[in-house]
Amino acid sequence: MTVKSLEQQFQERIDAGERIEAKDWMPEKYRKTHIRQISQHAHSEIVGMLPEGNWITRAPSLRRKVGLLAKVQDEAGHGLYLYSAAETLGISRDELFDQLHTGKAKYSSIFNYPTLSWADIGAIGWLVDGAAIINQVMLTRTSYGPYARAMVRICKEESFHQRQGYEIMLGLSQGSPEQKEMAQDALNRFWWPSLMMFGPRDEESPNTEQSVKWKIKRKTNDELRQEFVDITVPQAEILGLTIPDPDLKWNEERGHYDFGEIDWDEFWQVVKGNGPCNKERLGARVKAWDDGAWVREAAIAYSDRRSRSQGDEASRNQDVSAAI
Ligand code: BYC
Repeated sequence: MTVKSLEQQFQERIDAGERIEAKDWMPEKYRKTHIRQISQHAHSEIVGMLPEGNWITRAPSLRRKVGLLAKVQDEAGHGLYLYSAAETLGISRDELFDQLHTGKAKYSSIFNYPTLSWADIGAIGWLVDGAAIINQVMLTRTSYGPYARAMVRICKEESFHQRQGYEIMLGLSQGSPEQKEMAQDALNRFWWPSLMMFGPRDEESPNTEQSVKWKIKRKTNDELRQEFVDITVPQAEILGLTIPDPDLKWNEERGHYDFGEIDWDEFWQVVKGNGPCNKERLGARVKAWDDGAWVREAAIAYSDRRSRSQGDEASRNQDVSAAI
């Protein structure tokens, strides 16, 4: 069978809506695209813990602290499911971490912005998790089985995350004038970076066309971004906050909101490592990895000892059965 006919059969399976599993034949580019996207996603979850983790000790009440702790812990879990899904494609976890720590692998641009006030935690839950859900609900139907299945549970947890953020924003926007101002300031700073999370415009996106063909993506970056704007504008109205975009207006004809131009120079600067917190975020991850070396070594030594003693026990049992 020629490689070309394997590729044709693969595309037919995709077109018929079949899921691709780890042991199935797949084009090398499909495998590589998934490793890139799933690992970028996993790294985003892990790096995404940093800006929020920064506020755990300063949450304004025990209830808020418990909620934020649970959310950050969920994100660690999401990272782990996603690293496991990436490993099914034949890459090791060590390689994935190495790619992150050496700056070879990307993670979401949004986590390179600072969290300056408690309201930022509300804005992240509301906007960043809100944007993530729109992207990830689509990914529950992505063509690669292990990724799609990981997304189902992640989406359920993201929905709790989005609500805890919106609830924080609701409390602040109904609070004192200073609290409302804090909420508005957080919205002003997180609105545009949240729109950037969906990636470059479709015509500037080198991966979209092939990814849509392979049903890795079911919708394009611009389609998802529009969905996010349409869902979020009425939520801002309920909060009584103003979206920082003078060009935002309902377009009756299109049945969607029109919105202003994203600062794409800023987006690419952040993606290339020159955002406000890129160095700090990567530095914190590398330090955590180095500081945790002794824990990994101890865990490996423990696991080796256990498998040796289980091996000894198995051979003792064998001797006993042979003697009987
Ligand atoms: N930031 O051809 P394109 C979360 C890169 S975490 C950085 O459109 P693609 C959460 C892109 O990788 C949310 N880089 O790419 C966690 C590509 O790079 P290459 C994370 C970006 O892959 C904690 C290049 O630009 N979600 O929910 O077809 C707390 C060209 O782009 C970004 C995911 O990762 C960006 N924003 O589409 C709270 C979802 N955008 O080719 C919340 C999974 C693009 O040079 N990922 N790039 O290596 C995806 O759905 C897709 O990868 C994207 C991009 C839509 C992001």
